[in-house]
Amino acid sequence: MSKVCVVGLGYIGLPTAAMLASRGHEVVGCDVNARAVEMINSGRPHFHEPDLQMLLTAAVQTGRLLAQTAPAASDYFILAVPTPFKEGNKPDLSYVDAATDLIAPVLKRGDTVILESTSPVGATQALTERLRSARPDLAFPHFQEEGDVDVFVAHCPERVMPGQMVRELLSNDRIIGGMTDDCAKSAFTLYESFVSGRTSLTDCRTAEFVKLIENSYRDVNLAFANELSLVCDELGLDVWRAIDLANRHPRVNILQPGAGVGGHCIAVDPRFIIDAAPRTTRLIRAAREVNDSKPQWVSEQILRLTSRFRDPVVASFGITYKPDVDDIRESPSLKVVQTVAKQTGTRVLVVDPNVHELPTVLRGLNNVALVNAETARQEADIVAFLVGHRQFRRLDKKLFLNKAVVDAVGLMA
Ligand code: SAJ
Repeated sequence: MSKVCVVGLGYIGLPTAAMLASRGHEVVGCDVNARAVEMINSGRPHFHEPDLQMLLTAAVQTGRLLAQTAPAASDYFILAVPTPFKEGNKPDLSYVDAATDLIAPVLKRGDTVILESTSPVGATQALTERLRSARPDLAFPHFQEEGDVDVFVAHCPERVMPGQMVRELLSNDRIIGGMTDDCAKSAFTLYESFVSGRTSLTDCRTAEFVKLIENSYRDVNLAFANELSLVCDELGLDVWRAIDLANRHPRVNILQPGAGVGGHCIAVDPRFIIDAAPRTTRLIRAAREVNDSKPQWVSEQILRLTSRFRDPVVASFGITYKPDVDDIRESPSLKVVQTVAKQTGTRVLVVDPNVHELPTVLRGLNNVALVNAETARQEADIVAFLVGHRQFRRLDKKLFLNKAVVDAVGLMA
């Protein structure tokens, strides 16, 4: 068993740290968020994810996982920090840089550094260069140049789906891209201790690109579904029925349209490819535009209905970025609520079984309130279904027959 330091105890880092601890590794989790560190050490995750509570309780009780705000000397370092984008689709690698600077002083001969954050092509090489400058006393690898090094560096992009992370951490296939073959092999030794899926080894640039194309593939397919929903609206057709029928073809598998594409991955990662090859990426860029414009289109559908009422009340069912999670990052439904509430001053009642307080961006708006489903149904003139949470799928459609409905996710279909 090894000593592992996981830097960044968020949606990816915390389940990974707890999973490694459950496999007998001695894990130190490191995060700048002191409140998260405190919660984790008392066995409570700072966000909801199925099965994580159980995994974390065991990890903390056995003493194999300790969270702290500073890194600790280890054999493996996993960096799982955010990689957002800046103006003009540019990747913002400041969190990766900060994590790299944090671990540099505690690195020693024989260690392996693994970047799990989704990153633009070249990020692992840049990270290695940063370590080389910080620690001239250690030998770091050069891309695809085999030879003796003190510290191995690899990229193993995370692939887990929020809502089923614990299961997917174990069962998903993984890609490990090394600065050199030896780097990939060294990282593999750690992943084979808990991954039951197949792990493929490659170079770090390929691994970076593979992760980006996985999420871009999904973004393009989501854009196709979202575009179909606009076309069906224009033609007066039922998009849910049309997709359902088309999907009965053996080689057609269209995704479901929604209020837009959110989350911290699919709405972000394709931009790293666009930034790297701006003239070539016409399709990926168009998909981003289609998906990015969908919340505005849904907002307009609602706004059009508000003009039918003198003092309308809008109920928004769902505010998270997708069904059955509590994550509101880049949430399209949240954007819809913001737009409707700000543009009209209309009262907006938000219902979300996974959210227990209004997000900061809505707290300043005194026409928005978080209520339960029954209150919203009784008081609303217009009902907008924006997220297909499990609880909403069980709602009796007949209860909404006397409402004006905007159904962005096919709950009433
Ligand atoms: N969505 C739809 N219709 C669908 C499916 C999804 O509108 O039929 C929407 C969701 O509501 C959400 C967005 O798309 O707003 C993205 O959700 P998702 O479930 O497709 O994906 P994420 O962002 O939760 O997780 C993705 C996954 N990537 C792929 O499936 C290729 C996951 O495996 C990655 O680990 C994750 O990104 C990541 O962190 O990169």
